[in-house]
Amino acid sequence: MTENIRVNSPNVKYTETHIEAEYRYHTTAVCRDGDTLEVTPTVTELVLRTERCVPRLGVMLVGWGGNNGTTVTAAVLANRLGLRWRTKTGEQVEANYFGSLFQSSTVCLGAGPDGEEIHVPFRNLLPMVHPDDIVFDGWDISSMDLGSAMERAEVLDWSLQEKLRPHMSHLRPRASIFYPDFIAENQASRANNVLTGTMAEQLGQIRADIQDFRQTSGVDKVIVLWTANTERFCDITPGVNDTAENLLATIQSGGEVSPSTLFAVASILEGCAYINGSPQNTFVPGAIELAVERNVFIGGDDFKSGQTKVKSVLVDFLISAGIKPTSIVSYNHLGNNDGKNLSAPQQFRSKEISKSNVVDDMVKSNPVLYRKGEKPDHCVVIKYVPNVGDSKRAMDEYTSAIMMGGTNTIVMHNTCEDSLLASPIILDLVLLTELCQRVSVRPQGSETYQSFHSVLAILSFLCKAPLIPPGAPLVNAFFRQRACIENIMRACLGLPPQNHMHLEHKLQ
Ligand code: NAI
Ligand code: DG6
Repeated sequence: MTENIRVNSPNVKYTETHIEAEYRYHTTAVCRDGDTLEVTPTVTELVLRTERCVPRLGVMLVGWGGNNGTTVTAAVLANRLGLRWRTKTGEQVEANYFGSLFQSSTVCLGAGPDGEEIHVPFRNLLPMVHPDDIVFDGWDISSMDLGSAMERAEVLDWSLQEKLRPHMSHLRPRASIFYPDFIAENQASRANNVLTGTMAEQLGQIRADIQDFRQTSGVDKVIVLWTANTERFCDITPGVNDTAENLLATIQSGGEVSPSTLFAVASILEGCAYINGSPQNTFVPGAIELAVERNVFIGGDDFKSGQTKVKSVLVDFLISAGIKPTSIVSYNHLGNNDGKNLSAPQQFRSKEISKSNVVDDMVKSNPVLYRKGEKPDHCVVIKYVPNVGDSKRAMDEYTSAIMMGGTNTIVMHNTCEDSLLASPIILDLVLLTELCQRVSVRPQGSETYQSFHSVLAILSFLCKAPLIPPGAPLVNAFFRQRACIENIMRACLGLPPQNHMHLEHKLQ
């Protein structure tokens, strides 16, 4: 389905290079005056400009040889090659991008002549890179080629692996930065592909790798994404990593800098967007300041793939229906290398923090149900059970207070391959980041266009612990996050936000 969309409006101009949309951005200002809330609708006139030319995109994965890294590479190859294979039940399956917001979900454009709603694939709204066209490269502390690493991951059907192996065995991860202190001790045995030298020299090598990939692959643009092991949190220390200058100085002298922060700094210095798919605090204040100074996008943290995604729907449903969750207990066990790494206390703690804060915005939004500072009990448990491999089990119990002292308990059980949930999210993250690099906005009357803030909050939908610019509202609720992406993309086409009013069908 690649139907073209062309907006028929005097406010929208298609030039050879751009789509330019004049847009009236409506917001609502609220002021408290004693017992009264004064509400003022406001309008800002904007011009949104989107470059139409879609670049050849290169994506460099840190942790390329892991379950996510191999699975996303395999999935893109399988789609590009149009592969079909038989599963263990004999069923014929063809490659797809299920689970990708842009490739496999749709948006309602508007109504046709008979009033029926017209839905199009999300990706058709604006010119976007197609995942089939992404060129992958990356690093891993394990030297295993991607064909063998796919076998080690035990995610894909064997017959599909056989078809993919000839296309993957020649792909080898570049040597990476390994500081054993940051990941679990149990990972040391796979670290046979590591850089030596000082921290500054390692940073230089990562920058050289990015340059080399850009030149040899012929891609126009590179985005770097961390899908390597979860690290422990890094200490935030004044003088060490609190400013861009101090962080760069610490890299020169050696000190508390995590591998993921070094990758972020290397990417930013190379002008490449950097996305963190794991929970650790890669983006120390100095790294954020560097990104802002260099006008480079950063995004994260931690892919929102399964249990947390459900939580951001279910708690939103409960609280917005006026039901009061009083306890949320989330238990999961898994047997892949991610689970093995998370069995160490400091790495588990990073994940626990990321998984625990995801209901805060919804709780805070309802002072009818919750007193100031009140929160539901929220417990997160992760256990490593090798036998289940990548097939993660997640069990959740949501207990809520309902009318007149009643109790509502919802229990759910979810089993599925973790990496098959994460892979489409990796694709969405890089595709949306790339699109945002081609969008700029100017207030009407002003001469200058500005880009989005370096901290790319629009990625929140895809992240468990969204990184947002200072002072911006943190949104975890699933449908608000989705509506944000949809409505910004509609704005780029001069279309009003999707309001679901259907007023035309509700009048006499
Ligand atoms: P994995 O353990 O299979 O893969 C991680 C890879 O990173 C391994 O191959 C390892 O050798 C490599 N690695 C470790 N440190 C490295 C470094 N400094 N430089 C380069 N490579 C390094 O884990 P998996 O399942 O692929 O997950 C990757 C990350 O994504 C984990 O942090 C996980 O917590 C996170 N994540 C995964 C989700 C999922 O649904 N699969 C969802 C949310 C986050
Ligand atoms: C166990 O929680 C391992 C983790 O890496 C998760 O699989 C991952 O963070 C996905 O979490 P969730 O909550 O989105 O399913």
